[in-house]
Amino acid sequence: MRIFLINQGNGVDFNQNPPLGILYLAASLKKAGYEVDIYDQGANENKLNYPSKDYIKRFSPDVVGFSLYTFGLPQTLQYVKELKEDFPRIQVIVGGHHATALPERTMLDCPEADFLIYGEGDITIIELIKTIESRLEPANVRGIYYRNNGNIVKTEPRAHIQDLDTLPFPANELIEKYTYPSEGIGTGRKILNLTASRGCPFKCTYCNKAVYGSSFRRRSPKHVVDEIACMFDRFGYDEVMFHDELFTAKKPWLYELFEELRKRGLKFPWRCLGKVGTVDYDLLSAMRKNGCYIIAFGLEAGNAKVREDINRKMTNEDIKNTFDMAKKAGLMTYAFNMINHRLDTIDTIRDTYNLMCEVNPTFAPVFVCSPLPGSPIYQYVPEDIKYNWKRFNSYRYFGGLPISISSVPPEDLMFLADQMEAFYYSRIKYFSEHVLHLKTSMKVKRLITMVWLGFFLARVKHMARDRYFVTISQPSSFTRFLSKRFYKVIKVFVGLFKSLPVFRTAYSKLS
Ligand code: B12
Ligand code: SF4
Repeated sequence: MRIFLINQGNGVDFNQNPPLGILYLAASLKKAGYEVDIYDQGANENKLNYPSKDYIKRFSPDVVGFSLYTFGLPQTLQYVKELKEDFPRIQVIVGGHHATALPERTMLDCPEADFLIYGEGDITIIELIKTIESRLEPANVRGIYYRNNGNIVKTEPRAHIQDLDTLPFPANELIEKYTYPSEGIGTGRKILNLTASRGCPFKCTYCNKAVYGSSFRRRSPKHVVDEIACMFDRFGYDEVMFHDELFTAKKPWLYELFEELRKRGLKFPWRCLGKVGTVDYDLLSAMRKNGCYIIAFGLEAGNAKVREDINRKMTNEDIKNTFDMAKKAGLMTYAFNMINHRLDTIDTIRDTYNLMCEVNPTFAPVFVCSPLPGSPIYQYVPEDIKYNWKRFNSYRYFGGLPISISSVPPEDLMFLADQMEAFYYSRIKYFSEHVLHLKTSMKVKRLITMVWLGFFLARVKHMARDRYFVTISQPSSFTRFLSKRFYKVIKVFVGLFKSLPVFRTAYSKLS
C-alpha cells in the first residue's frame, strides 16, 4: 500500500522547520513495510501550494493523511474536497493538533475524511492502515473516529507511548528535497530538527495540549545521540535544533546527554527551548561548553496578575535572573513575548514591554496571542466565530485581524506588537549589548545588524505617526515633527537605494 502524508502550512507564511509529526509517522509506516512519501505545504519550495493532480497521480497513493493545524485550515479543507472529487478511491485520514483538539467538529468540517486519528499517531496509523488493507472493522483500532452508516463513531483512546526509544528515527530522507528558513539564523550549514521528549507537565492557558495532555516522556540520551550521529552521517547536518517544549526539564538527563556526546566525540552548535525556573548557572555554563549557543525562554507577560491568569507561576525577578544567568554563561537569549492575554490592557502591555527592555534578550519577537482550540483560552472566543476558521489567521505577521480576548481592540493589537518590536530593537542598550559586543559568527552578527537597522527605521516610522505610544511617553510635537521629516528623507533614500542595480543586488543578498 502507498501512503502519502501532507503537512498543512499556516496559510500565510513558510514553515521555519520540518514537519516532525508526519516524519515520525512516515518512519513507522516505512518500518512496517509500506511505501511512503510526504509533502510539506509549508516548505519554502512549495510556496504554500498543495500537491498538484499530476503529483498525486505519479505516486498514486491508496491513502492520503493530513496533519491539520488551525491556521490555514480553510485552504486544506477545500483541497481535501477537490482531492476526493478527483480521486474518489483514495482513503483520507486526518490527524494532528487541530484534529485532536476538535475531533467531532473536524469530521463535520471535513466530510471527505474517512478517518480521524486523535492523539499520538505512530502506532494508531499502522493499525488503521492494516485494517483498511484487510477491509476489517475499524471498531477495534484505538484512538480513531470513523464513519458508519452516516454516524461518526469514536473508539477508545490510546495511551501515550511510554518508551519513546521504541520509535524509529524520523524519516528525514523525505525532506532532502526541501530547505527550511530556520537555517538562516544558524551558525552551521544544515540544521537537524529533533525532539528528545514529548509533552510538557505545565498548563499555560494559551497552549493547545490536546495531543500530549500533561504527559512528559523523555528519550534516553543514548537514543538521542544515536539519532544525531546517524543523521549527521547520512545527510551532512552539522547543527541541531531541539524542539522539545521543555528541553531543560531534568538536569541529570542533560548532564547524561553531555557525557554521551563527549564519549562519542561529537561537538556541534545547537539551540533549544528552556523554561524560567528549570535552569541554574552551572547548567547553563555546561550547556554553553557543550555547544549550545542560543536558548529561548517564554517571557510572555510582564504583569504579575496577567501572568497568574495565564498560569505561569514565576516573578519578574525569576525571569530577569534566568536571562542574566544565560547571558553570563555566554549564551544568546531569545524571549517569546505575547500580548492579548485575557487581562491585558494598554498598561499591562506596557509592563511587558518594560520587562523585555530590562531583560534585554538578543531576540524578542512579540506575538499576538491566538485563542486556539485545545487551549483553555479557546472558551473566550465569541460563539459566532468559534468555528469560523478564516478568523484564526492571526498571531503576528499573518493577514487579517487577530481575535481579541483582551480589552484592546484587534487593530491596536497588531499596531502595538509592531511598535513594541520596533522600539525594543532600536534602543541604544540593545545596540551596545547585542550589536557592538556580541561574540558570534559573522552570519548571526550580520543578521542582528540588519534587524537593528530595520527596526530603527520602523521606530522613526512609528514616531512620525499620529497615534498613541504604548512603549514610551508621548513624544513632544517637536520630536514628532522631526521624525516626520526624517522619515520622508529616509523613504526617498530607500527608494533610490533599491532602484540602483548595484545596491539592489547588495540589498537582496543582505535580506
Ligand atoms: C516544534 C513546533 C513547531 C515547529 C515545527 C512544526 C512542525 N510542523 O512540526 C515550528 C516552529 C515550525 C512550528 C510552527 C507552527 N506551529 Co507549532 N509547535 C511545535 C511544538 C512545540 C512541537 C511539535 C512537534 O514537533 N512535536 C513532535 C511531533 C512528533 O509530534 P506532533 O507534531 O504532535 O505529531 C504527532 C501527532 O500530533 C500526530 N499527528 C500529527 N500529524 C498527523 C497527521 C496524521 C495524518 C495523523 C494520523 C496523525 C498526526 O501523530 C504525530 C506522531 O505521534 C508544538 C507544541 C505541542 N504541544 O506539541 C507546537 C504546536 C503544534 N504549534 C502550533 C502552531 C499554532 C504552530 C503554527 C501555526 C504557528 C505559527 N504562528 O506559524 C506553525 C504552523 C506549522 C505547520 N503548519 O507545520 C500549535 C498548534 C495548535 C493548532 N490548533 O493548530 C501547537 C500545539 C502549540 C500551541 N500553540 O499550542 N511549530
Ligand atoms: S506553553 Fe510551553 S511551558 Fe506552557 S504548557 Fe505549553 S509547552 Fe508547557
